Amino acid sequence: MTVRSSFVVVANRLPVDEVTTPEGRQWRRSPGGLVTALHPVLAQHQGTWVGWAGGVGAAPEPFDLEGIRLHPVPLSAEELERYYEGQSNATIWPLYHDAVETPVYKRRWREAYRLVNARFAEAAAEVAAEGATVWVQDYQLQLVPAMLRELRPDLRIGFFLHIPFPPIELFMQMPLRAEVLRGLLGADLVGFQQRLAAQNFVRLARHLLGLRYEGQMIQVDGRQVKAGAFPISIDVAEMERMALDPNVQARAKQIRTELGDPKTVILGVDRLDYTKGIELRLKAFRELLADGKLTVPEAVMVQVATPSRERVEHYQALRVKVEREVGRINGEFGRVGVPAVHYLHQSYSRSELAALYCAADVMMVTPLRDGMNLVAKEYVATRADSGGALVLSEFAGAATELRQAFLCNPHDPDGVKDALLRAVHVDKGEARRRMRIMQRHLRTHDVGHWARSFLNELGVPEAEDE
Ligand code: ADQ
Repeated sequence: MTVRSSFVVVANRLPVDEVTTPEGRQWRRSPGGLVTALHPVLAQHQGTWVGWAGGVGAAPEPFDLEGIRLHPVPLSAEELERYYEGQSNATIWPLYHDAVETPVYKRRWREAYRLVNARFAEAAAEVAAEGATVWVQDYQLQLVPAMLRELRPDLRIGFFLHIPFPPIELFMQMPLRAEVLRGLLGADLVGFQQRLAAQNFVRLARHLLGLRYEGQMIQVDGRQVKAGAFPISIDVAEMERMALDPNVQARAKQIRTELGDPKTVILGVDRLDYTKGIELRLKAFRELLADGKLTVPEAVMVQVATPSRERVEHYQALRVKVEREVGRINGEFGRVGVPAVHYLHQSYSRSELAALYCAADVMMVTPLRDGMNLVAKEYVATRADSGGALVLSEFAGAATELRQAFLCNPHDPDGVKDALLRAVHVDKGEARRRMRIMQRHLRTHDVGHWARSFLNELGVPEAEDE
């Protein structure tokens, strides 16, 4: 019998990983801000999370884990390729990120996207109790709000987009444009990372569908749809705790020793994605070495690039470019046993990441466009000693809040070099002052605050914190 919930989250991925233990295969809650933020609300309302469990073919039966009901949605290998890798990650992802790579449009990808979105909507309709609240997440599921409203007009529906929402001129390229816009307008509340994105959305509704709006309220078929900005954040307390953990501290020291005790450790941590500006960051470092403004081994760079979307062509090409640039820098400026760039194409545990953050004098976050960028916030939260400096792209959502970072325009190589040099040479007092202001902001604007503000606006009663 299907369990019905008064609060349902719908996301492409379920917040669990299947792991092999001595007792056999088991599900484990995956780390991540979204689960942490939503867990209290889900637990209080005996909530259900609808999503793909990873793996192709038949989906596992619904199951419970730590007070949450998990409802897997199946994907075939072909759907994974067309709906997820194709329409989501080779069409929508680049288009919504200022088309920094050329979006690819394919009819069969759009068809798969429609089909899979309908499947998610049906699953949500099945598990939602009468009058329930359903919160749909992100760009893979933009058709779900309208499909779900069609099936279940009694529901209260929220949607949150984790990535940027493009200006009208770009959005208009997309063959599926009207359907996507109508899909989103099926929600009662559509949340974005940035105020500008919410403005793009309401203007688009008028431009494309001739809808009227006042402020951020759009009139659709006699209903009101509200758009708004809800900048996402991280579990600040957990990050601060981790940074103070003696094991993490010891590991941070060890990392510096292993790097040869340089004066300046410059760090980058990203998914290996062309939106993150990894190449331009490497180039800025190379040029500073060539200009003699930085020298090895006094300054070294560590670039962690998490493997990501490896079957999508854009990503394969990026990996080649990044690895070529790393090779070039090390070839020109490294010595035996002393590379200029330490490049790690690997995934790390949360505590190893925290140790890397603690070990870094300068953190470089230089995306060409980013919805928010949690790495920037994680770095700030780990600097318990209030030292360290953050170089941050103006094109990351986080730049709206982290104003005391060394802000730069990633399209301007001299600007990036200048920001990096200023961060390297900032005096300790100034660095501390900047960090403290940003930390204060984050403490009151953590991921729990994000979830509560969205759900309050949607009209969901507040959940107690865990
Ligand atoms: P992402 O594009 O994935 O997120 P980001 O916000 O930086 O980008 O989040 C990445 C997360 O992965 C961070 O929590 C980071 O710690 C973790 N991570 C990175 N490298 C790792 C590694 N090698 N090993 C383990 N963990 C690693 C999308 C949008 C962003 C938006 C978020 C949340 O693109 O703009 O901030 O969603 O809404």
